[in-house]
Amino acid sequence: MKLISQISRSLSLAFLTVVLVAGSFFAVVSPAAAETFTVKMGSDKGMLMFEPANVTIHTGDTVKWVNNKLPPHNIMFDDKQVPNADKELATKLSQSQLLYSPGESYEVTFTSDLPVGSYSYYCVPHRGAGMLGKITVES
Ligand SMILES: [Cu+2]
Repeated sequence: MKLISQISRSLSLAFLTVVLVAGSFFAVVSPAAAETFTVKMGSDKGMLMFEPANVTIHTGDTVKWVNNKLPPHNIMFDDKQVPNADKELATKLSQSQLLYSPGESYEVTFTSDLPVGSYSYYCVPHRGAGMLGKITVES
């Protein structure tokens, strides 16, 4: 009798462990639905543009800009064309330093503390050539 209760106790403990492990697995996996979107700086055909120029993402996603053609490039968020025209936010997200090496990259994760909306940016040396981009963040 004592043996049976011991067995059932250790079985329920094992069951509980499985539930807890499985539960924490799902808790870890579901936010990992966040995606990373790659934007090339300079198109494959050698045009001065961000490719793709318009990207729609969800809160928690990351945008990764990768130096591709015709560097140097940078990523300057337009303080008049980010949510609430928040100059501080625009500065915080920008990569003002020029990226010279092919493959060099810069990432921004649009965390949930950032407002949803559209974020326009440009490359300082090539703004006049039309090197502009926009990230639209949805909840
Ligand atoms: Cu550029």
